[in-house]
Amino acid sequence: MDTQRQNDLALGFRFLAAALQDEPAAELLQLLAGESFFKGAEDSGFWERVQRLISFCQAGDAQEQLAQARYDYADLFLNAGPDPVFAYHSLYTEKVSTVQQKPLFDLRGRLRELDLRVREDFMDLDEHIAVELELCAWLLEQSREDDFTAFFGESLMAWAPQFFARLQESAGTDFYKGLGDLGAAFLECVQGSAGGFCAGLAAALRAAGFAPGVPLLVPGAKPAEPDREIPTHCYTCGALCGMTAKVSDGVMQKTGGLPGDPKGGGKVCPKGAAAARHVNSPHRLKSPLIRENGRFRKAGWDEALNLVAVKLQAVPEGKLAYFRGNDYAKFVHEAFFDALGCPKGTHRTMCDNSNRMTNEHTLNDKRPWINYQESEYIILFGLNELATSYGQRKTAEFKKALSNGAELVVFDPRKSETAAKATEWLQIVPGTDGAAAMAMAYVIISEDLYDKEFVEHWTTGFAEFKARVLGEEDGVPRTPQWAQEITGVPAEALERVAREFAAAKSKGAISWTGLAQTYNGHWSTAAVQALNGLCGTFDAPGGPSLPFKRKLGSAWGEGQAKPEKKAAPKVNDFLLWSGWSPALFEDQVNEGKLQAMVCYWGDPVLTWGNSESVKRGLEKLDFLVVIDAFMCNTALLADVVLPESTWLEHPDLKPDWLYEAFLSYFAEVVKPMYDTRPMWRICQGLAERMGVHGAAPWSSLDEAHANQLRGTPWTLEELKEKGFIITDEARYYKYKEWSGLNPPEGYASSGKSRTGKYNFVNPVSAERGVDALPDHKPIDALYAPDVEYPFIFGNFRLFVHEHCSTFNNVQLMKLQGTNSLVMNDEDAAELGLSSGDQVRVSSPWGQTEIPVEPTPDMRRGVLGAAGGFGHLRGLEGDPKFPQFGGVNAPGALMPPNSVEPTGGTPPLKYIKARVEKAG
Ligand SMILES: Nc1nc2c(c(=O)[nH]1)N[C@H]1C(S)=C(S)[C@@H](COP(=O)(O)OP(=O)(O)OC[C@H]3O[C@@H](n4cnc5c(=O)[nH]c(N)nc54)[C@H](O)[C@@H]3O)O[C@H]1N2
Ligand SMILES: Nc1nc2c(c(=O)[nH]1)N[C@H]1C(S)=C(S)[C@@H](COP(=O)(O)OP(=O)(O)OC[C@H]3O[C@@H](n4cnc5c(=O)[nH]c(N)nc54)[C@H](O)[C@@H]3O)O[C@H]1N2
Ligand code: SF4
Ligand SMILES: [Mo]
Repeated sequence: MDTQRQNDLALGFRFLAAALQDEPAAELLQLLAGESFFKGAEDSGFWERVQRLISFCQAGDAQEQLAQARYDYADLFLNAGPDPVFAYHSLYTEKVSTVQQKPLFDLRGRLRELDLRVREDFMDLDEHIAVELELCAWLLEQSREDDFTAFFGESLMAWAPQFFARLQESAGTDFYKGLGDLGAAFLECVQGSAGGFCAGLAAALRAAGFAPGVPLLVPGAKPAEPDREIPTHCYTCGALCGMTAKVSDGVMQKTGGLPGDPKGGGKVCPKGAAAARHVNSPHRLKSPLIRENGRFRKAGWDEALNLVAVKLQAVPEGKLAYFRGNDYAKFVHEAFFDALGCPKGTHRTMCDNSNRMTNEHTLNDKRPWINYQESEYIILFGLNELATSYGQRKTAEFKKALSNGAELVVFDPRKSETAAKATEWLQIVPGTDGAAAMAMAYVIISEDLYDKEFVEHWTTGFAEFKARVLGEEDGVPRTPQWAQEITGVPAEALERVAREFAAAKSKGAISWTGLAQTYNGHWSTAAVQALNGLCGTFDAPGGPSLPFKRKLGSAWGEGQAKPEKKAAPKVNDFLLWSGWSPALFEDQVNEGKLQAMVCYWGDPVLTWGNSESVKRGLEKLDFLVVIDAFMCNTALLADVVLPESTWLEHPDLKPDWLYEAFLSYFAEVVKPMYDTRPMWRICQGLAERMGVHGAAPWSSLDEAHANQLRGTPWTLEELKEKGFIITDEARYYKYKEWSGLNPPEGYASSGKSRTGKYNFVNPVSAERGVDALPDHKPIDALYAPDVEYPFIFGNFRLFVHEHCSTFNNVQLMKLQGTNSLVMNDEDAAELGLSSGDQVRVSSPWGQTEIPVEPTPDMRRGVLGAAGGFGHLRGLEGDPKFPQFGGVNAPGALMPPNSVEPTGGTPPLKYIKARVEKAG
């Protein structure tokens, strides 16, 4: 290659690298709009290939054109838009949609050989197109022609043509379409021997005075970091199983179980096993975004945090809501938003507050998980243990109990994964579990089968409960015959199961959201728990094990004063709980109770009920900040979007429990990627700007965690090394040691029994004038099925997904990438529907279209759909992945602003509906 061509090519590569490494710069547009560049292009005859680019830069107002190019940059490269273009090598040559695969390691190897490294302050991945383009320039400038030819041919040409073609296709402006044209033409020219285009481009660039700016590649190799296996925990779902993460040269590779950990039992589920694809998803948020003229543009952290701080300070006290979908390192953000006096909301209200208002008052905890190890008889009411299990060890023990011959009775309108393995699947009418459980209590009490010793010494309110069950209060004995009419479950089955349960040596009954997410779930949950109360199963082998966790010290050390908490208004007052239920959001905004919100790691549009209603509420806010790892549906409505590092990029320490009490450590497995920050640093940045002193006074979270462990026998070093520390061994009948159901001083659980015993009569209800006994409560006619809407719809969960959090994980999307409407096959036949037909499901409150899946595995009159789908961005929204994408059915069908009365939980599993063929 002659020197002239070498120089021309190098300049072309430098130009493309400069144009693509970050947002478009004003100088670049100026240069392209200038007379010299224009003339250069015309004179050398390559005008045609740069026409779109130059015309864009010359059109209209320069400021406006720059703004448009920047919005397009955010859409294309920062995942703000629906059709992103990925600037990373791995995405084009590897078979999986994941960044940082083999091409990254190849590139790093090559850079090391050349004694080069990528500049430390480059906030993007090493395998970025700009880096490879620049390396080509460097090799040419060093006259390493053979190296250049090899790298260009083997590496860059393997993907850059596809990259530029994508730009031409996906860009929203002629700026990026034009860069696509230019890039494609340039590569063609480099590849061929005809030098016309490259020479022309170089001449035009020289004429226009192009200067390449600070290089991305700097001298000095960066040695590879050693391979590591890091003990940590999984935060994909709330189960928090132990996990081992494998990291090579700072890149997350693989995850597996953590041997011996109490929660996972050394195993992770498919979601945990896919965690590397979470971190390395190409659809992640990478930089702060600010909304401007209805579009997003990239912002630096300073600009974004300054804006957020000013806007939050302008919100009248008590009207700024803080929602967090998750608990990760919650002591930091809780303290900060408490200091601002914010009404705080969490996923718990959306999830199972109705259930908690029973178990946390009648017992010591929201969910005393059954210790399946020795179970001989298990009854599950609307809990799909095999798909939604809180902990893989629990699942393994459950499976072991079944293979040892344990009886399993499942009440569920749907043949769930667990119902499919049951000795008996009882297809109950939704919203009627209370009647089934009361009828079983009737059999146990009237046939004198209950545990007299336990009832006498360890319970209160038995006489009242007995009177209710036998019908002494209202003349309606809760007999199996009575229940059969309501539940659709044969009286014979209820009787038999009740007797078998009472007779079994080790046993337990439990429920979850199948009950909690209906209008009467509070009382039905209480009825299920009463079966345990009657049979004295708490803390007995095979029964619900009473939780206890260690309490940790304050994260604020000596000389660090935690900011004071300002009282926040109670937004709602339900029968048994006061606080903020976001399920009533639109009303709250309309009533002026809330004016602005910070939403962290949650997606209200997908999870707060009726999506249109939630959106109306969000749009009426004065200011909305979303902090998330992905562009969720709620972020699309935000004024500012702050990109958080994923849970594998910042640490946490949690006291936990599953039979044993233990501490678990969540490691910083890899450094925060891109220009993301962990939440504690975001809070720190805001606190500094808003004068909230001491909100996050640490130099790292290690400091905070070490503070939390002060005065305990355990050190952070030991915890980091092992991943977990068992603080208290599992024991049966702990309540006998404790002389009551509540754990002793130094331990925590989520609830507390005021009497220290199991309460058949809920003491908090009794105090508040709410029916305090378990029962079946008929559902209000407004919500019950009728002639027009004869079906009951309920959402359910998939084993391979978590809420709406895993839909950018390609490994999990490949396992289940879409959803359908599950309905009984005879019901479908009556409506003339066959498998795969597109149907319209409607409720009085909305409608949606979805393919139907008729099956004998669903009770007649009941509809269901797997939840979590419906994202507008990411793999579901991206046209490059047409195979992925589903429907958020409850979001379309839910009554807006509707909750059950005790704890404000939205009835996601009880929506009346109608089905018909679409079109
Ligand atoms: N339609 C419908 N609504 C529901 C339910 C349902 O099944 N269907 N279930 C209800 C229940 S039980 C619950 S508990 C709630 C849960 O509701 P949420 O708490 O809102 O849901 P999550 O899926 O936990 O959080 C979703 C957000 O977390 C983000 N995210 C994922 N990983 C990370 C990460 O590593 N870091 C950060 N910062 N963000 C991340 C995702 O991008 C997503 O926007 O929803 C309730 N609402
Ligand atoms: N894989 C996975 N695991 C998870 C989650 C996840 O998203 N994915 N989310 C976690 C969270 S936050 C939660 S709250 C739990 C929820 O855990 P579960 O409550 O087990 O989850 P669901 O699948 O929503 O509901 C369980 C069953 O209730 C049935 N059902 C619906 N209506 C009724 C009814 O009226 N009566 C009865 N008896 N059954 C009914 C449904 O058909 C479904 O099979 O799962 C946790 N674990
Ligand atoms: S059940 Fe699966 S997703 Fe949940 S914590 Fe355990 S490994 Fe992670
Ligand atoms: Mo939940």
